[in-house]
Amino acid sequence: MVPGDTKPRSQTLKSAALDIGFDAVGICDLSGVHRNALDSWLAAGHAGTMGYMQRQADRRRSPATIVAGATRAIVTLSSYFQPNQSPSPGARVARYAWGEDYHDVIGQRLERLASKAIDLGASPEKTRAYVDAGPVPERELAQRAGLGWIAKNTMLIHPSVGSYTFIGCVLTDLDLECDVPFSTDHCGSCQACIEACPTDAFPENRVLDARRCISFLTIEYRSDFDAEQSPAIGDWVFGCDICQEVCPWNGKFALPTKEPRFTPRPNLAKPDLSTLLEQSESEFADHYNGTAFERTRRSGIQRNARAVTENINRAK
Ligand code: B12
Ligand code: SF4
Ligand code: SF4
Repeated sequence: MVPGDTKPRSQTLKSAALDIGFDAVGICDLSGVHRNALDSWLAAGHAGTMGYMQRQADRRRSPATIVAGATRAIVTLSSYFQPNQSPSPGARVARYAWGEDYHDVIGQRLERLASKAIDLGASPEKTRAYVDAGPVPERELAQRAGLGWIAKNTMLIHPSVGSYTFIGCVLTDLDLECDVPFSTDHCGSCQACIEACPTDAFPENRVLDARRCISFLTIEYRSDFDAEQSPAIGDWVFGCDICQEVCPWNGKFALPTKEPRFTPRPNLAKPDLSTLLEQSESEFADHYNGTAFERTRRSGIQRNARAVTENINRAK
């Protein structure tokens, strides 16, 4: 902790975050999360084969234990929304994966923000950047930092940015002023996402059973598909955006990305199924190293492409 006036320091950091390219930024403390929601989700088996969710549970419940000595999260949102372009029917890829790997793009932005915090007096050993990595409960920290509400589809929605965003955090020991948590729920009586999910993956509002979710099946699930899973993915080769596409907040307010590195690459936004099925290991590496496809590797993408091909042929 660096004593002093926290308000100007927090403002300086937030201005720096916007200059770096983040679309929104807020600050919160690292007190415990809604542990009942996490515990009952894990106990119900909704994490499926994501063993890391079980292994990281203790630290996810208590964010202050993630980086020893850290007391604040600087939480950022970065839009990846491309107006006028939708996933390509017949071989759909979720929007978040159309450009350069967000771990690299957002990770580099966060490193610059962490350096700024260190310039202002944060300890380098107690200041660390995270984007979709480690046990950081990113959505809940974003809600607490005033950046939006956790919606019925479980996404964090910012009222003037939408939900096509990456959340990135810098945990730090720098003494900063916290924002007011976002306390209103703007879903109201809407149920569009719950009704549109093709696999009925929401057993209740704000609870996602990952085992049924196309995003989980096509990205996180490592084995061959069984007779129920294979038709369930429809024409999604990687990820799924349906519960975000139907959301009126994205229809009205999704903020176009300003990030040139998220410019859609044709072989991601509009992939060709036979090319995916036929490519060698080295061709896959040439085309997809440095993109989100690396997580699933060639074997996972080809498993998905085989299932999509079968689903399309069956529908003819
Ligand atoms: C595991 C995971 C998945 C799993 C499970 C998703 C899920 N809904 O839990 C799968 C593989 C299915 C998945 C899919 C996707 N994911 Co994902 N995923 C994660 C990860 C690693 C952990 C999420 C988690 O903790 N789940 C466990 C459940 C219990 O947590 P939760 O639903 O968030 O609930 C917490 C809070 O909501 C809170 N809570 C519950 N009720 C209430 C009520 C109130 C009032 C409050 C304040 C809090 C609260 O309690 C819980 C504990 O903190 C995060 C990154 C991270 N480190 O956090 C990314 C993350 C959530 N994913 C992300 C993205 C982009 C996606 C996809 C859109 C990708 C795609 N297009 O295919 C889909 C969206 C599907 C969906 N509707 O959620 C983004 C979401 C950004 C955003 N704006 O919300 C994240 C934050 C990664 C990032 N850094 O940007 N994902
Ligand atoms: S990402 Fe797709 S499958 Fe998963 S919950 Fe949303 S609509 Fe359902
Ligand atoms: S579709 Fe409706 S219920 Fe679902 S997240 Fe958006 S506003 Fe909330």
